[in-house]
Amino acid sequence: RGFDSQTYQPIWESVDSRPVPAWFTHDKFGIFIHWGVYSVPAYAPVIPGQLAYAEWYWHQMTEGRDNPKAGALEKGTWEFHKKWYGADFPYQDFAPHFRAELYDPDQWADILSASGARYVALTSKHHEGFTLWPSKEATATWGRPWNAVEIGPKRDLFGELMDAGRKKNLRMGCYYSLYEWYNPMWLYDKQRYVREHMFPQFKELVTRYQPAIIFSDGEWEMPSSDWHTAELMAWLFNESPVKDEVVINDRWGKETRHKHGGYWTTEYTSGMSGSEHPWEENRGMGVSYGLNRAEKLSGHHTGKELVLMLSDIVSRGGNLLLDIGPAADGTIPLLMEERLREIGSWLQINGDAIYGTKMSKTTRQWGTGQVPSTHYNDEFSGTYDVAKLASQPKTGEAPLEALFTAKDNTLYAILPNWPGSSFHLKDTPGIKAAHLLGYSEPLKFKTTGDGATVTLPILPDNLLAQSVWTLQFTL
Ligand code: FUL
Repeated sequence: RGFDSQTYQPIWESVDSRPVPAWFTHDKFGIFIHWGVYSVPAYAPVIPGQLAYAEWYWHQMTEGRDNPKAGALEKGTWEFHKKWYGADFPYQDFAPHFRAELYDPDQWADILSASGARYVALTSKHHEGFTLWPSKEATATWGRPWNAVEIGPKRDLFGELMDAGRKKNLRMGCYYSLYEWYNPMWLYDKQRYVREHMFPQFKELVTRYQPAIIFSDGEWEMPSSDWHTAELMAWLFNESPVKDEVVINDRWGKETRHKHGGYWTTEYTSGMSGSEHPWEENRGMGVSYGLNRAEKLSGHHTGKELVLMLSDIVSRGGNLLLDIGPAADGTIPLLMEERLREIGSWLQINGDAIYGTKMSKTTRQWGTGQVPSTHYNDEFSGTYDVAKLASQPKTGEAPLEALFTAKDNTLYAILPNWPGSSFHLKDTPGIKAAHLLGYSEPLKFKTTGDGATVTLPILPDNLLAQSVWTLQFTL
């Protein structure tokens, strides 16, 4: 490889030929963090059955302002803003109230690592344009202090988490929005914005912090030829300090999702099924990424649901990037911390069924009855009723007995309900051994014509607190 700097040409055909680094499909589970000026109002109206992204506050209040045609989300945000901050209060004035006074990056890193996640993507900059690191371009193009070192926290929030996370052996990376709703340069000259703002800012972010993962976003405003992102990616893969390990997503222009870049992204869906290409579902525990103070406890997934969500996605070959929204004061909401720790304790015992596994040929086993059709849909096609996966079925409905993941000669059956004294594995004749993860004795089993029946022990103390269990079959 004597011509390293020419390895990738600035066209998708060439850039796409770079394989997604193997660590990504191995690690399976990452934490997404949305934190910015929007964490100050931290609000979106809660509307049943609807996503409500609180990190869109600025956009929503702007669209809802004196606009009878606006939707409920926009109207509700504007009404809230008017009532509590005043119609004359500009969004930018939230920045001095973003103080992060209780921010302890080492404590965050503890929590992140306790979740069992192996990688992290923190918002370096969302659509509001405010950067969590001292980007001089942010302040220059906005004509006002617009980064966390110059206003608000007066700290390099981004860099501090990168360091703290790396000390805990997490792969640290960023979310980066290509576009900024109201950046003056963006509004009057998009090509100039790309060349004079976005390019240098992106390169500085990469060079300075060396992210292991780049979750790009805000790409839908222009085709990738206008973003010049194939060119930017050729730089990333040929010349940047992260060229060997960096993982990128597929949001680089309005035509690129599920076509170009690195792994495919899905957002608030059940993800994909049968895709050989690496993919990742990203979502929060409720229906927002940024903290929404109006969300109710009941609007959050339970620990059991999140464990099953991760397992279900992994069984279909995907990764989960689970989002948390810290508060403006720098604290991680206790509910989110608790959920992360719950997933982490489960992974402590059951991690072999997740990390380093592959999509198994069969992803699910159902009991007798009618198999519900709403359990997963392909990308962009609507609901993902993970609560249903976790619950006992209604009469006449088939219960979900197991989700499968696989590794070499091992099959893992992840059980959403404790089957009682035995479990029957279908469609897998000739197994050699059976184990329950977290239980040292091998399990007794009888092979049957179509599979095997395993005798289960009384649940031991260390597994009683779990609500999802894993059987490991040696093939
Ligand atoms: C979306 C953004 O608009 C959301 O605010 C969020 O960042 C999500 C991950 O990507 O497209």
